[in-house]
Amino acid sequence: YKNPNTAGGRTAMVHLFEWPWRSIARECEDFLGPHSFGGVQISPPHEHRILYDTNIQRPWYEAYQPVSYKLVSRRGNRAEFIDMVQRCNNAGVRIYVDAVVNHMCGGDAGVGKGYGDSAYDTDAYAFAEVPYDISHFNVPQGYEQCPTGGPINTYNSAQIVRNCNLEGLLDLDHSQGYVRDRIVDYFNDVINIGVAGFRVDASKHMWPDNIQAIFDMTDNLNTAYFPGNTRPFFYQEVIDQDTGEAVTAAEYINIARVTDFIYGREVSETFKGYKSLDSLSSFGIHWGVKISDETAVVFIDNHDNQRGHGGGGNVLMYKNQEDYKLAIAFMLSWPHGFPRIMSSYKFDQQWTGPPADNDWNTEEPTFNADGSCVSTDSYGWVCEHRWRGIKNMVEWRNQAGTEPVQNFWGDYSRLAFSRGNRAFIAIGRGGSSINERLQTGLPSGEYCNMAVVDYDSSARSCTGHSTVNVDSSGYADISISGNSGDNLLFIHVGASK
Ligand code: AAO
Repeated sequence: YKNPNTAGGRTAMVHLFEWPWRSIARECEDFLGPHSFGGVQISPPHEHRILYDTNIQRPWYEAYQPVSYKLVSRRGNRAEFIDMVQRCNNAGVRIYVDAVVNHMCGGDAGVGKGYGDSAYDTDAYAFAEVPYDISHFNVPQGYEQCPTGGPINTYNSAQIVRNCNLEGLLDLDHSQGYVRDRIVDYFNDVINIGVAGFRVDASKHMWPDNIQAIFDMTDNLNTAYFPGNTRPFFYQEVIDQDTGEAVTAAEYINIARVTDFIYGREVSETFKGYKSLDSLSSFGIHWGVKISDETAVVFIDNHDNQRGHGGGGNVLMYKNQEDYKLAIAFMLSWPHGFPRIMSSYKFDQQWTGPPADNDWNTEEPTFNADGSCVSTDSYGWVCEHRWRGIKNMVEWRNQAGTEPVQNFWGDYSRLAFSRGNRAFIAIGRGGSSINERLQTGLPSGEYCNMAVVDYDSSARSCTGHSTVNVDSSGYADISISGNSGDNLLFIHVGASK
């Protein structure tokens, strides 16, 4: 379950948070496929509760309150979902579903209908479309099952964390075959449509044995897009900041991949200047990061911690533009874990939903002539994945392949290294300049500095004037001014003149 099932050596994914399915389909064809992105984590596709009040309006987090497993949500209907999966796979880009199966909607929902008109009654624990009834939930089974009688009020007891309600969300009992079957039906439905894998939301709040049993009952991937007998990719959302809680990431690493929240915290703190950049030469499993290369999904920020949910708040994000770009570039350069790039929309309040018209129809992203997304200072899609320094580092990572880190050079605010003889990167933080003759590891040639220009493969030329000349012994003059965003330089063997 640890293989991301990407096509043709692609090595990174992007989370297109809250993007509608039709926009993702188009993005796969126009941008992600041509720029060699491996996959997209989509926001939850199942039917959810509709949340609205005049204060929070239509918050993004209604998506995390399932009402049924029908494929209808604010982001699109079943036909649009199928179309997206087909078009993305045809563009060489995989779809990973954000699966919310720990719980159904909040107990505060009462009686109502979800986005696809399915009825629920949370007082009766009734979800008509699935169907679930009161016998399928943990809390109604009494204090022996959930010792608090309702909420998760401590992270010091595994039983409370896993059998009580997270944020008031009605907690399913996954020890029951019936509950497992409904979840497996949902997983197999989207597997048969052609998805490549799943982010499993709130895995920390599910018992590892139950998760394993559910994964083991899933179908192999659709052979229209994948080789026979290919297992789905699973990555489990487990927040473990090494604070001594009862539930740890270590309990999940033998099942499938696990999200590593220490990675983003450590890289963010380093690029904020709390630690020296050259200390990153030993970055990885021995550095404080707990989850190994082949088991980790790594990221700098996610949709929770960039807005202070999920115990977040200290990580870099798009609002810290330059330091953030460098942190992402470092993540993509370093051979550890399967990286996820966050692609955000602008927000003022932590609950603010995606850009939308007056009827809450999500607006499609639109693009400037330079490929960036159209936005104002406070509103619109950010599209970090389209920033040149980020999009071209995705290709850099693919080109670096499995080559090791070599030729490491650095000091407090600067670093440079190569990945074998295939790719080279230099970073200067906080206005630091670099003017050094450094070993790049690369064959001699004139390479495009992909932090600043793009590569035109048909003309074998750079789209601007920034190039790096590597001599016959691998050395080159590396220069970064440190002024106005000139803080990154990277070259690879796929982009030379
Ligand atoms: C909303 C409302 C609620 C309402 C509910 C029902 O906000 O007031 O009761 O609806 O109507 C998202 C939103 C929630 C939202 C929910 C449903 O974030 O606000 O609730 O949708 O609409 C824990 C979980 C983790 C979870 C995270 C948010 O372990 O799985 O909380 N993330 C996922 C999704 C998230 C989603 C859900 C799960 C639910 O990514 O978007 O919620 O589907 C500690 C623990 C963590 C824990 C945090 C937060 O963290 O370790 O496990 O995350 O607390 O409570 C330091 C530590 C750090 C610690 C932190 C806080 O930083 O290092 O480890 O302190 O103590």
